[in-house]
Amino acid sequence: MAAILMLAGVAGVGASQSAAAQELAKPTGEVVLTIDGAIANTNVDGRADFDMAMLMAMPSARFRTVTPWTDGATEFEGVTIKDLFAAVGASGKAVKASALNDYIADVDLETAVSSGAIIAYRINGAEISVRDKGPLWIMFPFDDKPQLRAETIYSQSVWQLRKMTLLK
Ligand SMILES: Nc1nc2c(c(=O)[nH]1)N[C@H]1C(S)=C(S)[C@@H](COP(=O)(O)O)O[C@H]1N2
Ligand SMILES: [Mo]
Repeated sequence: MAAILMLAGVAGVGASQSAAAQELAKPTGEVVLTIDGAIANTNVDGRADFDMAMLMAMPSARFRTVTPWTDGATEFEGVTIKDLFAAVGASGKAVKASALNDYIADVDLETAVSSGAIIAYRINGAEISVRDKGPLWIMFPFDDKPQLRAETIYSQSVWQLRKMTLLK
């Protein structure tokens, strides 16, 4: 059941985007995020590279939440994993996320898409320095959905995110 939900969710996302035949722009600044694996839209050598301007040009989402890593209610802003995966035409069933510090986590695709999780690039309106767990941080709306407050989801809240690989 879970696998079917994942496929349905992500295939649907990919299909709506490919109808618009979106070409991915090429990064001109420093590449901060690479998405590879089972994706239809690439911009260099079979992968999708993003600089910060490309991520910020996409529709943004924001929410306020308490987290185990920040003080008090904190506002996170970024691009939803749903929108980002639509943009690259993701069709995988699972995703491996890796960080600048070589931390690697398997992110549950269905939960990431359906919960409204984002790749955050701003905290309380300011860009996130690497020493503050930036520049990109997978963040879940824990306050909106208390069931997300579980160790399995905390472990998927990858800070210093650098790469996501879609697995078939
Ligand atoms: N980049 C990166 N993100 C990470 C981790 C990490 O070591 N590096 N640890 C994960 C795990 S397993 C959990 S439970 C939480 C750990 O947060 P804590 O170290 O503040 O308890 O962040 C997650 N995100
Ligand atoms: Mo953890």
